[in-house]
Amino acid sequence: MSDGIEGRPEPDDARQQCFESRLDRALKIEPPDWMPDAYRKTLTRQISQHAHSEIVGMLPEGNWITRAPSLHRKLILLAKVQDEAGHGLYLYSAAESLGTPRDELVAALHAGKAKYSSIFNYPTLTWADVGAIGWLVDGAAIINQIPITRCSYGPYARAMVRICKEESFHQRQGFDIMWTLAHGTPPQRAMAQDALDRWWWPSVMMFGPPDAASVHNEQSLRWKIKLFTNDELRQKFIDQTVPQAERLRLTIPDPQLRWNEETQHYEIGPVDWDEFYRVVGGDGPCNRERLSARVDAWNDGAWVRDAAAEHARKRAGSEAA
Ligand code: BYC
Repeated sequence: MSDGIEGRPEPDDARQQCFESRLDRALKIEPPDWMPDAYRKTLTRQISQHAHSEIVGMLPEGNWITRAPSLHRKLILLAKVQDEAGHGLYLYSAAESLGTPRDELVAALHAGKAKYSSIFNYPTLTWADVGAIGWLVDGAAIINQIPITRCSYGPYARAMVRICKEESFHQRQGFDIMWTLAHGTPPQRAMAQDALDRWWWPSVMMFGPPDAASVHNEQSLRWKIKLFTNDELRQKFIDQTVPQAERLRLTIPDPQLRWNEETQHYEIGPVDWDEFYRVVGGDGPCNRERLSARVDAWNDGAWVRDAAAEHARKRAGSEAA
């Protein structure tokens, strides 16, 4: 409402100005601060999708816990998968700080309304896939997530600091598996190459649609939710990963891949964006399996949530008495 004094900002304008000035000065927006509804909505969407990705991301690798090739590898994989669960929990908490309860966020996932990363709709057919996920998928996740430690929303930025530290360990363990296989017997080498062949393009797609087709890039950059565009991060991933594949003496499955001396970047062949949209739209190789595994896990865990809620209720009652 205007107070009628010319030139004096209305309260909403003043709050908007304060919000924008915080962004300009690289100050964090915290949960009690005023924020535009659209900023809250975009953050809730991105953080909850990120949380869902961490939780769904446990499934492809969890598939190999009982079949890891040694006790040592099994311990490492168990720790990694548990880390992903922890990441999901930090991120659900960060999303809840924007006002939407966790049950609602999870219900949207289970109803197929909320997205999660396309990458987790591909199957893990061999042990080498565990290596490829750590090396490529966690490698891509780090490149995407390190800038988020500097994003404008405080709880998201802080959650990402610890997550990135853990992702670095994940990336190294994946590279270590690939290194061992690549230096192993001919069938082990072939297994590593096959995993790279299947995970390369889905990893390139993880960064989202090309900038020209990205719906949210521009606004999210303005709000400092994203600090780089999808294509910028994708290029960083390619430039970082191609030399690593060379170290492994594995071949990136892209005959058009080439180093551009002028730009000092690698160039890749065309990405199959039809495949990306198909997978994001629910029709990837494992979409149905992943969603039904999550719904079953949620239903199976109902007694734990009920018991915890009952305990909290009784405790609150005894404290009030
Ligand atoms: N999969 O306008 P755009 C991990 C959707 S790592 C599915 O560019 P935005 C992990 C997008 O949501 C993986 N959907 O969107 C690693 C939007 O649809 P809606 C998770 C995708 O948000 C190892 C539409 O396409 N990481 O968790 O500005 C082990 C248009 O896209 C994808 C994060 O979530 C995709 N790949 O940019 C375990 C990081 N890409 O919502 C776990 C945080 C795009 O309008 N998120 N879409 O219906 C981000 O950085 C950004 O959300 C994205 C997309 C770069 C992913």
